[in-house]
This record gives sequence, C-alpha cells and structure tokens, in this order.
Amino acid sequence: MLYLGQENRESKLKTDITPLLVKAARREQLDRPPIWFMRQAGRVLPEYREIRKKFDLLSITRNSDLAAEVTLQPVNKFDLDAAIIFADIVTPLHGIGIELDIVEGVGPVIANPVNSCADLNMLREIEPNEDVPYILDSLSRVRKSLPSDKALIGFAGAPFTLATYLIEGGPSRNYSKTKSLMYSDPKLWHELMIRLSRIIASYLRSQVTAGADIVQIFDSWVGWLSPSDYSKYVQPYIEKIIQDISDIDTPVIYFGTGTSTLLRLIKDTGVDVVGIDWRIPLDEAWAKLGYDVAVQGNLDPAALLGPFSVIESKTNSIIECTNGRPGHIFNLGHGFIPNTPLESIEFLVDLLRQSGAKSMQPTSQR
Ligand code: 1CP
Repeated sequence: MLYLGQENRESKLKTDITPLLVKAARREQLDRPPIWFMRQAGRVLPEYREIRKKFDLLSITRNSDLAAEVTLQPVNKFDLDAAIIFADIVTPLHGIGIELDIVEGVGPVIANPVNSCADLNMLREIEPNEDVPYILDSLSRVRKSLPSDKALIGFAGAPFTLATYLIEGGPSRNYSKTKSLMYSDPKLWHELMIRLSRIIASYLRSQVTAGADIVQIFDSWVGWLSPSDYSKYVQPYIEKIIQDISDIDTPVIYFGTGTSTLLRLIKDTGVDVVGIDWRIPLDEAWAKLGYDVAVQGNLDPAALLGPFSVIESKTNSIIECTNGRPGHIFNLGHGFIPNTPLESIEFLVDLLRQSGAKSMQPTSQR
C-alpha cells in the first residue's frame, strides 16, 4: 500500500520547523515546557463518546478518517503541543492476527494466552504496511493537518507490559502468571521478549516513516518488578529496541508507573526521555537520573478531580522542581481518569501557558 509518510518527512525537513516537544526531548532551552496528556484521545471528551456510541475501539482504529479525527480532537480543544495517534498497545498484536478483544470497562482480553513455546508461533514478525496499514494512514493524515510546531507521537506497548496481557489473558492485579513464567521458564521468557521487541521496533520505525515525530514506549506495569528483576528480565530488551531504531534519529520517551527504584536502570537503556509517575517528586527523580536525560511528568491525574487551588499548587510545585532546566515535558503521572472535568483540563493548560516564561527562569533569578 502506498501512503504519504515519506513525503511528510521530506516536507518537514524542507520547512525545518521542529516541534516544541522534540526540542524539549533534545533538551533545548525553551520558553515553556511542551504540554500533552497521556490518554488525551478518548476517555474524557464528549466528542469522542459520541463517536464511540456508533463504533467500537477497534473499528475506530481501523478507520483512518475516524482515528485521525479522534487524535486531533484534544489537540484542537485544548491547544496542546502534541497529538498521540489513536490506537491501543495491543493494536500491532491484533494486526499480526492474535485473537483479542478490547472489552468495555475491562481492557484487552486475549483469546489464547501464552503458556508454552508452541504458543509463540502466533507472535510472527510484523509487516506494518500489510498488517496495520490503517495506523500508518492515520499517522500520515494527522501529520498533514497538524501545524508543524506541534508533534505527532507514535507509540507502542513495551515487551513486559504486552507480555502481561499475553500471559495473563487480560488485565491483572499482581502479574503472578507473568512472574511465574519469567522465573520458571527463562528460555520461553527470553524468546517471548525477543519476538515482542522485534515487533515493537518494526512497528515504531514504520510509524516514524509515516509521519510520527517522536515515539513513546508504554511500560505501564513494569513498576511491579524489583530492580534486579528489571535489569535481568526487561532492560536488555528495551535497550535492544532503542538500538534497533537508533538510525532513524527520532527521540524515544519511555514511561512506566511505580518506577522510582528503576530510574537509573531505565536511563541506562539509552532512552531520550524518562516518564515519571506522580509518586515521586520530579526534582528527586531528575536528580536520581542525572540531568543529561529529559523527563516527562508528573501531575497526579487525580489532582484534576480536586479544586482549582489544588491543581494550581501541585502544578506550580512541578514547575519549580525543574528549576528552569532544559528537557522537561509537562504531562500527567499516568493517563486521564475517566470523567475528569473539562474545565479542570482547560484551567491547567491556561496555567501552564501563563506561567511558562516565568517558570523557565532558575529560582535564583526570580
Ligand atoms: O490518548 C489516548 O487515549 C490514545 C489511545 C490509547 C492509548 C495511548 C488507547 C485507546 N490505549 C492506549 C494505551 C494503553 N492501552 C495502555 C498504556 C497507557 C496506560 O497505562 O494507560 C495500556 C496499559 C492499554 C491497555 C488498555 N486498553 C486498558 C488498560 C487495562 C488494564 O490493564 O487495566 C484499557 C481499559 C484499554 C482500552 C482502551 N484503549 C484505548 C481506549 C480509548 C480504551 C477505552 C475503551 C473504549 O473507549 O472503549
């Protein structure tokens, strides 16, 4: 299938306007941090819910007109600095033919969970142009209608987080089946992680060719691992993905929750931006990481359910934590909570834009 990715990238090079988010990921000094929110597409927007009344999630993903529309809705509504393509972390798995469903109020459910080497046959290599052409088409459409200073974010689930769904069969409370397989059958674990890493690297690469300016790897549930388990069972595969796509010169954001004890190990994978959840103060996280890597975060999504005064003080304290250092992307510490009031999101975005210039000065100069 022919899509317009290459043309998009060439025209971007000609105009040479680098999106604010990409500049922040490269730790350039800016007047204010770029703003986007995890799970900004869907979840909180009435416009999205209207579309969802008629189409289920997978149907929206496979319809590039609808997917592009849903992707752009929050960017236009809140004037955000980035669009994240509408899809799910299990989309590439669905693309290679793994039988799954995204069940309302539950999440992804896998028909035949992995528990033996034979089950790995379903994890064949991905051919993005054939397996997920609709994602590439949506990306190229969104890139064409986004202003060039706004970034388009491509994304994938990380091998561990995808493995939890494949092994548990769906969402889990403590990932016991995943850990049990990891400890008792390291060979199977390794083969599973290698296959997933290859799929993820090809999928990310194809998203960049189709128009993504930056990519995020969601390792939402990796904080359930201890540092020694992370370094043994997960870190090598993240490192491999980063190495595999290093030639495309596109910044990579890596996000997980509950990762306070894993930060140094995450940085050592070679990612450009480390996503920080709300459980750790941003300055503490950044000091642990070292300032030669960018950070993203970290407002508690639940703060948006509180009064404006709480949103304001928590946001100001995050901005103060950065002390004007280059390399901060403002985001939540995890995705929006459904039913977050739209006025609270508007209040937050206004606050960040107003306080921008002031906050980027080191405290000593204020
Ligand atoms: O901004 C966006 O919302 C863009 C689209 C998007 C993204 C980035 C969706 C659509 N899913 C995701 C990522 C995703 N999916 C993650 C990583 C981010 C995170 O931690 O929130 C994870 C873990 C999933 C898996 C998933 N899909 C869950 C979580 C289940 C669990 O284990 O607790 C759920 C509920 C889904 C369904 C889903 N995916 C996306 C939407 C809009 C929905 C809700 C269903 C719907 O609208 O019907």
